[in-house]
Amino acid sequence: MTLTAVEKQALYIAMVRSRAFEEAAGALAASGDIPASWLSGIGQEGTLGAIVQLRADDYLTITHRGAYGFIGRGSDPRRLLAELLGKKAGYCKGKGGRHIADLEHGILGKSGTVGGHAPLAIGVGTAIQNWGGDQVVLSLFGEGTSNRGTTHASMNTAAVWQLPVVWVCENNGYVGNVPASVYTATPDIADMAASYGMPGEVVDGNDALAVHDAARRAIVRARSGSGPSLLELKTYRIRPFAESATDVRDPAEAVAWRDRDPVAGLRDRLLESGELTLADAEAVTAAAREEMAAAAAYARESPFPDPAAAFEDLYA
Ligand SMILES: Cc1ncc(C[n+]2csc(CCOP(=O)(O)OP(=O)(O)O)c2C)c(N)n1
Repeated sequence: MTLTAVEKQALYIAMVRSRAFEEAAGALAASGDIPASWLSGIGQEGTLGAIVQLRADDYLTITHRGAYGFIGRGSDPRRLLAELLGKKAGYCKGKGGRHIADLEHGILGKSGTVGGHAPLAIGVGTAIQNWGGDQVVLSLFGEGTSNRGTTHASMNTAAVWQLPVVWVCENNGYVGNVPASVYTATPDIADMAASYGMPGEVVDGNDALAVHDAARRAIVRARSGSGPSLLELKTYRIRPFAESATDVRDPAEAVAWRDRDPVAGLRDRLLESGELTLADAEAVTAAAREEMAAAAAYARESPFPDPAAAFEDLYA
């Protein structure tokens, strides 16, 4: 199915806003405003090709990296940045930090252990199936996380029970500074799908339109009750593992991947096809930067929670 010009523009705007958010979060990490470091998703915004087509009543489980999940779902950047700064106005009242949950937008909380969120997709998928709904759960994970037992058990369970889950592995090639070949036996995570009797597909993760296309097929399949799929988005993390971390990867790699920047790539294609003008592209970027600068100011000026609030929202 071909996207309309308006749909492509909306995808591009989401990618630009996500990039601008990342830049604002990176600056707040550099200035020390974010007490725990920020794990940038710059370079991985092609994943938005999958996220933007979720319905408002669908669900998303996310990883520790990047903001595109939130931006693509419509979360408020002011409340996201407030959360990162540990402020009361944040989505989790400042108690989550970068482990944010935004239940208003169907985004289930991040897990402190990588892969800890995969079983959440099973829980929600089972609930949807039992209630006879047609929502889907899109579950992101990194290629490092593909090795967790929770990830394997969840993929198997989703396939056995034919749950409406779309597994999306963002393969950025590294855990920290360690290349994937050191910790993963197969170069293609998508191959794991065969073990669980579901379709698996390798996709150029920096081509948001290709991601959109592959995700659409997987979402249609899940929504129609035909079960899960696994997409592997080949991509690259431009920033270090965390803003506070040392990057010892070969700098030539980042240079090569910058030439394949997902945001600039979509912009150039839309300019070429006449579906975007240069003036519009510049206006979108300027508006996004202005929006995120205002969100950063809001977060900085917001109050911290009352210390007594640490004892609220606890399970006893
Ligand atoms: C069970 C567990 N082991 C280790 C960690 C520490 N840790 C946090 S993020 C991360 C890297 C995960 O790599 P990947 O899934 O490829 O995601 P990426 O950081 O590349 O986006 C690790 C090892 C953790 N949080 N949980």
